[in-house]
Amino acid sequence: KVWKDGLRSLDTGVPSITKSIVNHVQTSLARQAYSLDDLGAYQAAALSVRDNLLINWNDTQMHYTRKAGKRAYYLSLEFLMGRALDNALLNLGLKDQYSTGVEKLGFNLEDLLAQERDAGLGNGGLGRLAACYLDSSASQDLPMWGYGLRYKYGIFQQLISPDGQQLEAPDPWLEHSNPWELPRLDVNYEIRFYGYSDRLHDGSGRAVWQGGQEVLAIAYDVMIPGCDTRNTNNLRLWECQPKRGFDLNSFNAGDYEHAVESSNSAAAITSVLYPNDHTTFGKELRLKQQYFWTAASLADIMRRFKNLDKPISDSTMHTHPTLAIVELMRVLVDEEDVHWDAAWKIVTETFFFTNHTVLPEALEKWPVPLLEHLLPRHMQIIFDIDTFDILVAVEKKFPGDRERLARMSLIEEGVPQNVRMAHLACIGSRKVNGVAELHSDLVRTTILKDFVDFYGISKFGNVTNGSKSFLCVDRVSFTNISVSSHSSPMAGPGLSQLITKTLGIPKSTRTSERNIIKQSNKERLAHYVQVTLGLKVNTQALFDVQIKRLHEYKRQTLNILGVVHRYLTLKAMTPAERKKVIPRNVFFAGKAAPGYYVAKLTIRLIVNVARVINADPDTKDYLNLFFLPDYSVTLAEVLIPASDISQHISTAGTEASGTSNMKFCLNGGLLLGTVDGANIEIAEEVGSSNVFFFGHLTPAVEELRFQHMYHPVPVEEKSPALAHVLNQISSGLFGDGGVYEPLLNTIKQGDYYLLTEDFDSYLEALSMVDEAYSDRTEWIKKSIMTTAKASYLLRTLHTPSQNLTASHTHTYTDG
Ligand code: DL6
Repeated sequence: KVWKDGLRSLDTGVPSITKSIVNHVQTSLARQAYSLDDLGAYQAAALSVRDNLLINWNDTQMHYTRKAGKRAYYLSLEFLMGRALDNALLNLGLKDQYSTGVEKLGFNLEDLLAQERDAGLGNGGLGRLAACYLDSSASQDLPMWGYGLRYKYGIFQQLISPDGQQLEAPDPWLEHSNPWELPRLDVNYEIRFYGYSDRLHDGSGRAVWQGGQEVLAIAYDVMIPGCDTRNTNNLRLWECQPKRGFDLNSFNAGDYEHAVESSNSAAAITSVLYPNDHTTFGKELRLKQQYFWTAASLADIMRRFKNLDKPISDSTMHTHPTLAIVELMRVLVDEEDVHWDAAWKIVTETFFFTNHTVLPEALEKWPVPLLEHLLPRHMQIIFDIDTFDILVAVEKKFPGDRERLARMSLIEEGVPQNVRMAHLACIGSRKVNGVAELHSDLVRTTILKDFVDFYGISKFGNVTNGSKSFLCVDRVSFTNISVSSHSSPMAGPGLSQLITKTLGIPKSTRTSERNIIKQSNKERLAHYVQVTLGLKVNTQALFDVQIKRLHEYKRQTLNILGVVHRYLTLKAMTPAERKKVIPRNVFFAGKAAPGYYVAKLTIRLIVNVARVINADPDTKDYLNLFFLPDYSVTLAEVLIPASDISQHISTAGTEASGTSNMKFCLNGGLLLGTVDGANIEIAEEVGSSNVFFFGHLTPAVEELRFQHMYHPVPVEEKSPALAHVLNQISSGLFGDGGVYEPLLNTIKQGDYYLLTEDFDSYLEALSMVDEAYSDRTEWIKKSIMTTAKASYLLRTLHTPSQNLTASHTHTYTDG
């Protein structure tokens, strides 16, 4: 931390802050202070905060350049950053000053914060994790940069039609300009597509790649401030622009459309984030995005390396940037004249591969003809790696084992042939890890088993998301309610402040303060629901939350069928019986991929069930259901702190880790979940008596699927309760039952995600939650233990900084 001595800093007194804001209003925005609206005031405040960040950012970068030490780069196609202003203010410790400053100018800070558009450059957990790693490494004084794409349109805006259908609208998040980004027009690289590649046949393995289309990658930098440190890292996002504005010849010949074609096709590359999580291959534009981004990032890293003249960097990544392995080979062999074997050694010591899923539909494969057409030189390199760096070595180790060769090859036979990107990522990386113990085990024993046999187990580790070895604490974890907030109906301190002061206060005070905080967080969510859906929420009820991408494996369907079961049970009760029931509010939020029909039907079912049960006079005091549209990081900041129980109920073995599970725990929300992903390690940490587990375990899943496929048993026999629920839906209790048949058929036929198998034990777990919640003192104890034990992990944040050294030491991957 020596470098921080002697750092310059701006005067952060309130008068200087107001002066700086007014200055930005007049100069940067060219507006008059007296006619300023909230949006303008937000922009000016953001620019003023940015001035502080810039000083830290410049000094940080200069320090790392001088020190010329090793750096880490996090390559991700997704960075789900959310809003920046509040985060920057908290990390700089300037929130109070800015709150007072803007108040003096006649504004309210909470209202200004609400003006900011989320940077929604990601789909879900994977993108949010990338954002957390950036925040976390900045806070731990680690020299890590992120590299991603500057999508013009982020994750789509979700609208829900009156009959429950998801509609999508674009997310033009840059519409009002983005005060947080710094265009670096001078940092640009030429990136080639298509063309032809001629091997030199001189024994060097080199080739010359030319022709085709060239585009420009332009850098935009986003500053990433650490918390309680001046260390400020960088997220570099690439925008694609045409190399030449437009084709003058076509223009002069009167063909305007053709003249602008190249400009349009270049702009398309960074125009939109693909909204499918877990699948997107076969699409040429997506492959273009992947190459454009990896090539630009590597060119940038190489340039920095050459300037530093010192050992360089490690990159860590999912399969999306696997082309970086091939691109680094190309640059070293073709452009830097490095011998193939030496180049391969450098490459395989540079990359670290984090696998984020074992779902077969998500394991990237690219058709050989597409790769050959778009990146001819890269396809040659892939064939060469396959032959010389895999097949020959495998044959040597396992002579004559043809099947093994076929399984391990980079090329999957078929029409067309495909390139298996996970294999390439594995063999081209120094280490491979999954994101929770169970998931890493599955990586080792299923998708990469042959590679474990080949390399030995030591290459394959585990780095559980958000815990122990490299902490990723999400600011979502601790959302404060500002005392001066207009938009919040309640005022009170946040949980983080309570924890900070907790050690000094008596136990009874702690408990009651915790209750006040949880209650005020519930009130805030209730206010949000009132404003967005126009519905009243009983804040004395238990708050049950499931928020994540809509996907069959995450089983929102199981949850909504459980809600219907509860409703039917309530309906069958006498009023006196109902009075004994714990009132429950069930909240859902999440987006479905636009083309994912079954997931969209689940949303439709939730919305229509909500309409019926919220209006039923018999039950509405005991059960209410809400689907909150357009889930985002900002909405998560409202939902997570308000939950009593949250659901993480994927079929065992399908959710690699999950990340919201840990955030709920830090906020004193208990988990209801399957024995899957990080749920398992969380339970080890917070105590299994504080987690409500249910369902079959991973080893049983395959066999059960087999039975459902080949020896199906009717739902009535497996679970009469579920059969009753399905019948009620089909018979039109929640509107035209026929609409839901395709969704219900996924359960009745094949039941790949095993809802029939887990439904009864799910109901039992829900009853246990009710029972536990009825003893409020015990529940609060559980809640406090959960926060305390989960927060134990926070200590990692304040361990001495683990600077990366010039040697290949990786404290963070090896724990
Ligand atoms: O590792 C972050 C996150 C995990 O928490 C989720 O369990 C996992 O589903 C998600 N994986 C992906 C894979 N995407 N693709 N392609 O999003 O990663």
